[in-house]
Amino acid sequence: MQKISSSFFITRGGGKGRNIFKRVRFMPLYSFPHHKDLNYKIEKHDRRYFLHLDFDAFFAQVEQRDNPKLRGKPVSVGGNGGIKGIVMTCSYEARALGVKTGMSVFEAKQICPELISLPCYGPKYEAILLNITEAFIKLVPEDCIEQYSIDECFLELTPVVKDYFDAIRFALKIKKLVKRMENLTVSVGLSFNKSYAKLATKFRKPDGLSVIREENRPDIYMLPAVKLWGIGSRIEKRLAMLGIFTIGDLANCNFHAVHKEFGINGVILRKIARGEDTRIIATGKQKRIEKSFNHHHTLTEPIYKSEDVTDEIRRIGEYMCRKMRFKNLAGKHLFLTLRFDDLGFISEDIKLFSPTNDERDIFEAAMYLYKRFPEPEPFHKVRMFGMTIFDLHPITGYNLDLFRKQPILPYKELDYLKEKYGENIIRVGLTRL
Ligand code: TTP
Ligand code: MG
Ligand code: MG
Repeated sequence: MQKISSSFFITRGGGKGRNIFKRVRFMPLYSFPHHKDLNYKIEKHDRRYFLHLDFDAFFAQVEQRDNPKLRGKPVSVGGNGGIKGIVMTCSYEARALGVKTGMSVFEAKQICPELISLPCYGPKYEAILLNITEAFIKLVPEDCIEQYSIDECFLELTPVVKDYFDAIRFALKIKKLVKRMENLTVSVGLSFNKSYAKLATKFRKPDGLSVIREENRPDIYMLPAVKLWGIGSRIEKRLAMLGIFTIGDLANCNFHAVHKEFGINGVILRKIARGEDTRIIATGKQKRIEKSFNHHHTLTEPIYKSEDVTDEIRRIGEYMCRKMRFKNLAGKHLFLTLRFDDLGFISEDIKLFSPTNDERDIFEAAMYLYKRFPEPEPFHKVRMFGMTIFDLHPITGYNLDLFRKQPILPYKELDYLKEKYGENIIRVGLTRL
């Protein structure tokens, strides 16, 4: 089973014992299908069954579940609980009143003054899908389960069902299981390939179940192309220039035209539109190894004091290391970038002696780089911190530095605690350099 933590959360203080979590990533790294993922060996006439599952108004639904007073009310999650920040998601009640994901909380409150805005509590949401995918192992083989994002997963049902009726029964069973385990509703889509299953999920929300069969192709072909997985508004515009507006237009378009415009990606999109997405469930084995990790963080208030800057560098290093550890990788080449409030930015890099995912090494290296930068001052404050780690190596046993002087820390346990109780529950003590 592929498990991803699509979203790591960094705490952003919050004061008075509250943790405000800033979500740093919410889409998997490879959201666009890679041509190598398409399995050309699978014959078109081999019918397969895929189920896609997506929680309804996920973060908001979890908050409503945990606090009965919020049920039936317009609730949004994201921001600091006040008017600052962005709406990450909102309950269906809030959607009916015009609130949308991506709006500022301030704007949302103007549209809907009764909106209850809550801060995001990342680790709680993250644990939910991990819990239920664990339970799915009893129902389908482990390599038929793929967690796709924080609230979505795919199940391949081919080995456990014999026809669509069977598959629908199975889907209902899954919905019930999720309700019983987590007391949350999901919408599911069932189809003969992954893209169509994901498309189907959106047809009926919340608490829906939708099926796309081979014979439904003509209806699917009438839908706008942008509904298809992998097509966003930018690709939509480029398709429109080629006269392609619907999924059908894309499916029947000239192969060379899309190839000329988008290269191999155009060919993939056309195949997906035609319902010829032959991707299989991505398990750990098929997953390509990431070449680099990067994270940038822009502050709302620029800073200049040495201890604040150091702390920010440390936090970003902690996050990068946790991410590397989660993927069982260690990196050797580090870039540190700072952007100042005059919008000028500066970047330096360093190659480390051996691959590491220990935050003490990364912090030390980052501080070494930081010392080469002009020192921030009250009239030259830092607005953005960025870190990129290249040259990633899979960890196979102890290929990390055996001659390290520092003791090896129980990072597995530390990461577990952080995931369960939040980033601030425990931090490695670092020497300020
Ligand atoms: P989605 O599944 O896209 O949205 P949703 O579950 O809130 O609503 P829907 O019923 O339409 O599926 O995203 C899952 C969670 O990811 C969502 O609850 C909040 C978070 N998220 C962000 O943090 N930023 C975003 O831009 C989006 C789209 C989601
Ligand atoms: Mg959702
Ligand atoms: Mg989703």
